[in-house]
Amino acid sequence: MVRIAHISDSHLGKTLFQLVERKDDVRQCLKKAIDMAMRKSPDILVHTGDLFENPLPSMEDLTFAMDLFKSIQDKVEVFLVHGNHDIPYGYRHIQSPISALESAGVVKSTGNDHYKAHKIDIDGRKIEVHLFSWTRDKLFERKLNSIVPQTDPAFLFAHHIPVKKERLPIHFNYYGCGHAHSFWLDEEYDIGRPGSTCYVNWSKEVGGKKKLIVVDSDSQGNEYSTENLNDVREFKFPQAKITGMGPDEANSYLQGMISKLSPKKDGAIVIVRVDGIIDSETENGLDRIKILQHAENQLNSLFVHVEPNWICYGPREIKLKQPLNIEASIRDYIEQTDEEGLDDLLDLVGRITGE
Ligand SMILES: [Mn+2]
Repeated sequence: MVRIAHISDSHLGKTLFQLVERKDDVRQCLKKAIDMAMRKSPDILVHTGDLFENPLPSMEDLTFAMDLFKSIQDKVEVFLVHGNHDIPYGYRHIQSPISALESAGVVKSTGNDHYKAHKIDIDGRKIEVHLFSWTRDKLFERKLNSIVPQTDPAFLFAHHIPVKKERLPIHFNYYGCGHAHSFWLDEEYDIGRPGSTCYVNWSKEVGGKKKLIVVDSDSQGNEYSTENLNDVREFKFPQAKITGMGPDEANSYLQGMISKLSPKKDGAIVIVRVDGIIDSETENGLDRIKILQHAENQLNSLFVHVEPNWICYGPREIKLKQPLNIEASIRDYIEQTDEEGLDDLLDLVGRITGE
């Protein structure tokens, strides 16, 4: 039996809302994922790309990755592929920070090409690990259809698999990929995606899960087990609906909703997604600063964000009872908009019309 631990998309260097605290969070999320993987005593550990957010990572992130993979190199075979974020300027260059890790001998990857097959020995048994770094879909497909592994089991890992699962060759025992940041596993087709090790683009990842995938593979087939990978930072994503509310009602509703959140830890990131249909009076009357201050006082959070997803239907229609009567129309307007200065306006109209 061969045991594989599969993780992906760590995006070292990625921040959210320019919060510097996230840089360390992201490193700790990767460390946590690797610690969790190592507790399963895998034969192979695979990271399917986007290890870095940027092809020119900070020295701190590069050193962190180097030390982390070095610390496990005697215990497990580590394979890495280059994701689209690791590679500079699209497809033509394959030099990336992952090349540095490979040159240092702490991981195995695809060298200076987009594809490489590795043959390794596990408990006296030869197995093949086929790796695809980020490349054009056509190149991937052509290559995929031309390779035939010589061992059973054999495994294929790519940052992205741009081929329908029904059209994948059957001679690989497991297909592992990354790229999208939420967990997905199809046990019938033996294809899995763990999701990212941390929150990278929160709006695309709300509701999805991130996991470690463990595959036990032998000639009988695969057995899968998974473990949740939670971000080291607590995230709260409350959703508010303010359809039809006036400004006061919306403000107190949002504050009330925030008061009811109870983060387990200090320093949470709270993202309040507000939707619904409102008019421009409510939109203009939403006191975001007050809502944010209220949240920060109540929650001891690191950061609170109010995401405006509402639809605004412009100003409310004003009904004029006697459209040809200027004074009556001014009264209707003031009454329906709650604006001030009725006497001044009437006075002004009086002076203009000479009445
Ligand atoms: Mn990614």
